[in-house]
Amino acid sequence: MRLTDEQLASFRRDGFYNVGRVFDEAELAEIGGEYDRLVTTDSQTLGNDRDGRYPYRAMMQFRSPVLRSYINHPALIELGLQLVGPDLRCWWDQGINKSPGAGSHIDWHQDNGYQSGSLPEYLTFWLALDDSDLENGGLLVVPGSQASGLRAHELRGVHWVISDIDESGADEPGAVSLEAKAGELLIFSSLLVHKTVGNHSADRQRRAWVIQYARGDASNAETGELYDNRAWVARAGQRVEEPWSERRFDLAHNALDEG
Ligand SMILES: O=C(O)CCC(=O)C(=O)O
Repeated sequence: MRLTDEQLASFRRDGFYNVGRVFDEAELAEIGGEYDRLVTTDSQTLGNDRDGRYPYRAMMQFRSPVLRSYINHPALIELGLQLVGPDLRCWWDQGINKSPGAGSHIDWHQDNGYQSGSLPEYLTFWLALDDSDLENGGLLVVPGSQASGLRAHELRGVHWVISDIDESGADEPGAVSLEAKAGELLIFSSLLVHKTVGNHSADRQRRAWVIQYARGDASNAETGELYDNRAWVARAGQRVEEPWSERRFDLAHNALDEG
């Protein structure tokens, strides 16, 4: 699918857009099944003991051939080609299940804040596998914040967070709730300022599969590293049938992942 001119203008202005459903019921059931197998408390948890922990799993594309087959799904690639450019690598993916009662939040950040050096702006897909809102750990975003570029981040625990936002819970001026229904796909700029709140519901899990795409020539302006360990999913405007990379991705030495 491609965004219309109006949708594109909205995305460029706000830094996010809810594109609705791009997967059918059978695909969502297949993704959900693999997700539930992989994103468990036996994998890794995020959050803290006081507020409640929840399951997390990084780079599921390397843990499940089924999920890997979705990272070059035609619907995602068409959007990636439209929004990022003709050469695309899958930069990162992760499963985050804010389970009921897990009150820990993920503080204000921009996804680019997780990289040392400077990686060009990239594209985040946030696939809601359950309805998501502010009761069950959903997203708060600051519309238009991507236009001001990358803010300074600092590492708190395993998360990179915007340094000059205090953690008192006060929300950024202009922040709005970005809700999604199960099966809907949100897209946002890697420079969009956002956070997710804790899940304060009694029985509503909030599963999301986050998949990110960067330009094929993305390199780190500070370190010079070429990200050729990220899988090609499109080249010269064409979807790649079998994602591949020049260099192996090392699961054991990557942020947020304990191997
Ligand atoms: O889904 C979440 O709870 C956090 C998502 C997020 O902030 C991110 O992927 O950058």
